[in-house]
Amino acid sequence: MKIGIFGLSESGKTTVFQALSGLKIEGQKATEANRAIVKVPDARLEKLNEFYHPQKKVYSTIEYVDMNAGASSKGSGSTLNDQLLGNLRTMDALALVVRAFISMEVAHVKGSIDYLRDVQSMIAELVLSDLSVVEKNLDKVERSLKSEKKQDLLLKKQVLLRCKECLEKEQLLQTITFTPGEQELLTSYQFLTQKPLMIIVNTGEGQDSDKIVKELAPKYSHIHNILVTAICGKLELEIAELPAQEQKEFLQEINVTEPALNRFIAESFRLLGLIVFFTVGEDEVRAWTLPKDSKVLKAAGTIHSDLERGFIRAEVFRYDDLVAVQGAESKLKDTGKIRLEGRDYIVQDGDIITIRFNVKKN
Ligand SMILES: Nc1nc2c(ncn2[C@@H]2O[C@H](COP(=O)(O)OP(=O)(O)OP(=O)(O)O)[C@@H](O)[C@H]2O)c(=O)[nH]1
Ligand SMILES: [Mg+2]
Repeated sequence: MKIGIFGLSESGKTTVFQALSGLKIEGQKATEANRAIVKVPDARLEKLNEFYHPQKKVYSTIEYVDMNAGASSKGSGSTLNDQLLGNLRTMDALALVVRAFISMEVAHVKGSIDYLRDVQSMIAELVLSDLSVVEKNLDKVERSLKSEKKQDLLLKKQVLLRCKECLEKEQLLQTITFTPGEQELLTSYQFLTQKPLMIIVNTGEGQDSDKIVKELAPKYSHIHNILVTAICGKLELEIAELPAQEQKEFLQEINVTEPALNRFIAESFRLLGLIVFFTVGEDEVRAWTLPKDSKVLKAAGTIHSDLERGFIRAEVFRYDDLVAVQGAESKLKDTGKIRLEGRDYIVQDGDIITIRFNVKKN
């Protein structure tokens, strides 16, 4: 899962990225993106580690990509250039950083601080970019239709016209529901306004983050795949850079049980519609991610393609049930809490799964 971070110049993208990843970025190159693979903190994995004492515990991960100063193509830093937009198209989800923090040292590219304006203008750029992709492809389809009236071309034209109408009203494509067949025609265009979007308001110390989120969220959260959140990037970066013990003490002092980053990562998960299932054993306990409502056959394939190919059945029990018996798996057997499931079973968040499989060797 890749999340692309973008926004106006000097809105705090790299600060947020560094806070998230703990990576130190020095002297960035304007054209390069910073990439970090971040472990998803999960208290359940820690608990499983205590129960099984495996040699390894493996977290699930999310990749964050800091798109960097690519925004400043025209020298103004206030528009997104084609290369950046192209990179964003390859991401699974987008994270837009907008500045709310006040600082005399850092000038705002637009001359004043107005995060609502910045959100609107950045989203408008995504809409325009998608519109230009739609128009280009409509031209192509119409040219092809002159030589042959194929059914699938006619359908494509219809769907693209619907996209055009939506984008011309400055609405995001994620507000349209497409049939699976229609969606298939659109997937290769990698539309930006179909991707899950996280709006991250970068607040300064002393600013009321909750108030800002409450102000912005109603404008966007009615759209299914948009999530509004606020983070004090600079403070979070300072916290992330503290040694572990000091970090704990500091958080206790300000009465917080975990860094905002953990919440942020959990929100990324929710936005992406991901769930976690576990595999356990003496060698390793491991957290795996899966899109919500996936079948167990897909879970098997996530672990290894052999497990999918040779799938026989899955043994499944709940994390909560295991905790209730303090990790004594044998007790679950006695009480019938270990279920045998077929390939169509829908995996639930927190399932612990063992795949029984058989692959014929040639
Ligand atoms: N006071 C204050 N300064 C901040 C905050 N967040 C970022 N900054 C400062 O703003 C400047 C720009 O931050 P960056 O994180 O580099 O911003 P960016 O969006 O990555 O910038 P470009 O990559 O150049 O587009 C830096 O000097 C940061 O230290 C904040 O919350 N408060
Ligand atoms: Mg940067």
